[in-house]
Amino acid sequence: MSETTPEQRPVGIDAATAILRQNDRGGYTIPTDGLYPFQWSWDSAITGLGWLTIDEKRAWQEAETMFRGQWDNGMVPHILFHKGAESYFPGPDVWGSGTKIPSSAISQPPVWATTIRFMYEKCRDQSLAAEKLRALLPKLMAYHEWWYRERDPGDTGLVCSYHPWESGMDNSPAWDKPLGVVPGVSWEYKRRDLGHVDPEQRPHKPEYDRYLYLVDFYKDHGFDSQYIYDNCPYKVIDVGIVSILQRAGNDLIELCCIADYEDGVEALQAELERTRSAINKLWSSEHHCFFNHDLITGQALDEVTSATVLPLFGGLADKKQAAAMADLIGAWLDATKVGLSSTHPSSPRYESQRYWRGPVWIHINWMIALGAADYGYSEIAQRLQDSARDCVTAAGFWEYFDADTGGGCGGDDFSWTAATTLFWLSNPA
Ligand code: 9WN
Repeated sequence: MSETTPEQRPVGIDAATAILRQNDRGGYTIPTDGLYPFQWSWDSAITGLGWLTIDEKRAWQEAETMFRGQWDNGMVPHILFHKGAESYFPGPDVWGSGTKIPSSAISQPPVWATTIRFMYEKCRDQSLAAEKLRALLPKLMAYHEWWYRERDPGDTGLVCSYHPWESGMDNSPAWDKPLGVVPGVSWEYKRRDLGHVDPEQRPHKPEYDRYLYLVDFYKDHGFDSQYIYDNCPYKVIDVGIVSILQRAGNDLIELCCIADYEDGVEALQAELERTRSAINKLWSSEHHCFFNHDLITGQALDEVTSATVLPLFGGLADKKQAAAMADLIGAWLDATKVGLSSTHPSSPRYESQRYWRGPVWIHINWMIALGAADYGYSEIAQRLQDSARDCVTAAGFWEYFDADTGGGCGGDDFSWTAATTLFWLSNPA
């Protein structure tokens, strides 16, 4: 995309480009070799933004491949198992979806309409963009309809989530209480993640036992939405999902206007309005953020995590709430060495290296920066971007980063870190 010579290019562009090419499996990009050998939904959406800076056709293909795995009811699964691979557990046999492209049976933070809007607006080949957008719009609309229909049948305005994996922030301490009451499986299994990554950076066994119980639960009940809604032992309102769905919904409406597409727009507007009215129930004036919520116990999950400030990204905060969250983020950034940690460092459950219990994820910092900038907090947005850039420059393209040291953690040569570098870090805030 850029016309600079290699010597003039911002640090990391060539390396980030090489990572996307190396993780390309022909039409879809794996997050990293070995640890995650399939197509993950929100990874893929973010990765598409990186492809856009290198190869526009390839960027659109990333979305097309993902939506080929969309279920008949509109759900976009969190993993598509295009090909077999022994290096990941649980694989397609454990999920047992029975779909044409084998998949998991839950979704992931629905960031697709947002990334597709960026792709449409930044694509230099506008006739390609218009053609691809037209084909994707009904699928995006069906996906958003699925969230509201299946995950908020009572029209509360706040969709629910059935699995920590669905949040994309799997091991967040916010899920400790609701996951703690889920039984664990008693069957034996062999985890593959521990063969790729230091166990200090991954979830413990009791959590895995419970993750798998939930996977069995969906399968044993024939993926029956109503049954699962009524009986799933884990049911939370995830502020991250709600906020990402809200921004994506607004982006989808904008895309529909551009393409003169009317089907479902009015109903979607009503859903967005419902969420805007309902979100205040989650606000904590004491902690200056929006708390996740356990729908089984009816209690707030009072843990300050990066998800709890994502309503900035979703445009869901009022001015006073946004100001309070900007103050919170400013002080939070002062308290860690790099970036915005996934869990606030003052939490007794904070661990700087363990999965979603402290480390920094660059794409989450991007979302929070976008939200902060939307509300006029450009200094916060700039700090998030500078800190993310320093992190990647010093350590490389890791899955996530130790919030206390900036050291790389998890999988290396990671697609979303490379893509965020191409799309965000190599540009001004
Ligand atoms: C389970 C692929 C995915 C990310 C998630 C991240 C992690 C999987 C795992 O990896 O989850 O989906 O096995 O740990 O938590 O956000 O999409 O990068």
